[in-house]
Amino acid sequence: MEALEPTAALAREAAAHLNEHGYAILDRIADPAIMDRLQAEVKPWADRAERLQLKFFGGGLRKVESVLTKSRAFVTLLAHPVLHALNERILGPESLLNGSSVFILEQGGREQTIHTDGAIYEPMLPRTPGGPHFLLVYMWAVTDFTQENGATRVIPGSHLWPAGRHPRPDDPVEYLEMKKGSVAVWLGSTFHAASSNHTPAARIGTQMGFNCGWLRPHEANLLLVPPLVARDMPLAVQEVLGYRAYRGMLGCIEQQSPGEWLGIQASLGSKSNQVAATPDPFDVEACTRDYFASRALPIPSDVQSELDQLAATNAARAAASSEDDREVLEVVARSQSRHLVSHVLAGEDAALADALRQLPIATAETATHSHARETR
Ligand SMILES: O=C(O)CCC(=O)C(=O)O
Ligand SMILES: [Fe+2]
Repeated sequence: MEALEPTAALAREAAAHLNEHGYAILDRIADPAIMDRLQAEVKPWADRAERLQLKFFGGGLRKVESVLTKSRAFVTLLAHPVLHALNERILGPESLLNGSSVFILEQGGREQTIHTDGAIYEPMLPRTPGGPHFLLVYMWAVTDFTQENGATRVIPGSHLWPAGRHPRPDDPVEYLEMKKGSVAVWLGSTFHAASSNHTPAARIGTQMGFNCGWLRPHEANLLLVPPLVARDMPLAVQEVLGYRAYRGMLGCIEQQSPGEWLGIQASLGSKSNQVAATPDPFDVEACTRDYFASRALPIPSDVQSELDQLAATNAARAAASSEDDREVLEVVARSQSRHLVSHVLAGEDAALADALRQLPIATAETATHSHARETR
């Protein structure tokens, strides 16, 4: 079996568990101190949040939403590389943040009604048991989660149920017990709910969902986090907020990703023609591959993801049977190539960043004339 870097290995393991059971737990992948910070940062809002009145919530839940704008600790969790690697395995590349919330569960309610989170996309996207998946939801343990204090419970295997199969009282459930700093994750199609807290201390979890990059998220994250704020956030976070155009095509400003257009991300191209005046996508792919292969270094999971997307488009472009198809794929390849470069410039491989900076700038004009490159 191929050796994977730890992030990729963890994501692969979690994806296998998710696909089989509909949920997974990543044990203590965050420092418990981050959870304390998060709790302190959201306290002003948590103190004012009232118990949710709708019967659905069970009576014991209070909720803070748009936590992205209320807690830097949340942003730190949102940048965790394992999430992005796992999102990619389940949702495909370029997923978007669906929403950000904190659930405070207190003594005194009944259990929440069992439901699927994917229901927000029904009936437009009917249930697709076993995939493709559109939504993936993470719940981080800000305090320990136990059966006694109301840990989220899931019905294992329910992600495979066909449309119309509803939960029954005798369906076996699993309580997602976990230590502070761990994160549970379930599919949009998995039946689950908050349980009931039988202890005097609140059970606190912070939730972040992700949806496919071509689907509209629950919260309007681009309005919540304007460019001057997003500028100081990690690249992976900017991207899941929507500062990246999906496949370079959806959510653009003047043919570019919003982050590129706004100039809040490092790039190699000149501002005046960032779309065309960048290195040839074939060169970017080759240079990146050579760098890691010649040093026998593992490829960071985010760079690997960018490289896979670019390689697929480059291969399709090289194999395209018409000049028209090649030109269309060039647009996608250049966008993906710029995103790969952004990830390298934001990362730690300074030597690779230098190598990419040395690549000749091929304008769209010269690239079209160098047929040798395109048929490589
Ligand atoms: O707080 C929990 O354990 C789960 C809450 C939940 O699933 C929801 O409100 O959608
Ligand atoms: Fe839910």
